[in-house]
Amino acid sequence: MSRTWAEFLGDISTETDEPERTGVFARVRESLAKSRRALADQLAAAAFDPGDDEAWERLEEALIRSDVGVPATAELVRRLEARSDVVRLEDALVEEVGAIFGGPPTLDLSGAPSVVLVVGVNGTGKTTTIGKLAQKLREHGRSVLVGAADTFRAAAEEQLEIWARRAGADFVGSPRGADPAAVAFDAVEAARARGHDVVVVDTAGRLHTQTNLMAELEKVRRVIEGRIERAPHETLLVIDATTGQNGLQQARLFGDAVGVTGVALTKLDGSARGGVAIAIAVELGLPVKLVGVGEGLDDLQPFDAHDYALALVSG
Ligand SMILES: Nc1nc2c(ncn2[C@@H]2O[C@H](COP(=O)(O)OP(=O)(O)O)[C@@H](O)[C@H]2O)c(=O)[nH]1
Ligand SMILES: [Mg+2]
Repeated sequence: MSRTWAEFLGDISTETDEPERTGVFARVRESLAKSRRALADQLAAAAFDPGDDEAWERLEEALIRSDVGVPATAELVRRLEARSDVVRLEDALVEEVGAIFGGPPTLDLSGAPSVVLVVGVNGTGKTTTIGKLAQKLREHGRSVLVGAADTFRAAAEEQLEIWARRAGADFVGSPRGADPAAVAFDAVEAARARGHDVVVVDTAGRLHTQTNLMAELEKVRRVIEGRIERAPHETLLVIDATTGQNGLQQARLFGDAVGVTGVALTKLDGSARGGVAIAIAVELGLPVKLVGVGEGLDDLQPFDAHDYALALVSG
């Protein structure tokens, strides 16, 4: 059973069913085909013999090739070795991957308004993810305002406004080159004045130097913290799954600077070796909350560990 938006967003009424879910899951499966092939070949090659050192080595190699990374691979192998009940390696892997992710993620929408700050490197999919998330929030009864605090990139504001309009969300823009913290301030104030439930703040992903970018994001965060209690309620880091282990480095950097609460892993529909989600969970202890599976308005899903693990390891 996949995780529904109603559960993810904490809807009181969970009557809404989402029939398109199966289709989206199929796409995740398809997209993880590369990882899956490497792993599935290994898993299906022969009955896994826990007494065979080479079988363990092949499994480790397949996991590392799927971008799971060395520490997370070691963790998975340690967990598998500790089990005496492994009949099918594939099933055990799905269970252990699920256990690594822990309980299902939710989005903290307890504020009035709730503030969701979205950060990440340029081109990872921040603006697109915000558009899709705004759409889902609207579908589930929340009024939404999006704020364009990426004042660095040309056309960033326009792109966000188009997404906002499509989703039926309110919008606070900015002149190019404006102070992003001032835009964040205006967005939060407008959301409060207009009685919106959620304000989602877009940010820049590239400046002249990394130090500048981190300083700017820290300032945006401070301004938000000062306006609403416990805000930002979520700070989502958007990571492009196709960049593999690079994503891990980005998570460290942004995590140190702005205190990330969760990851949105995008472009899983591409040639992604989506194992990086496991690396992020093991090495940084960060939950993956959302996955992007395409460029369309409906191509965003709450992360479901079991579905993900199945898609990753099963042929
Ligand atoms: N295939 C695919 N493309 C995506 C996804 N998310 C974003 N993109 C594309 O990635 C590109 C950069 O996205 P954008 O939102 O502008 O990134 P930003 O610079 O982080 O704001 C755009 O062409 C998007 O359509 C996804 O989940 N799948
Ligand atoms: Mg953008």
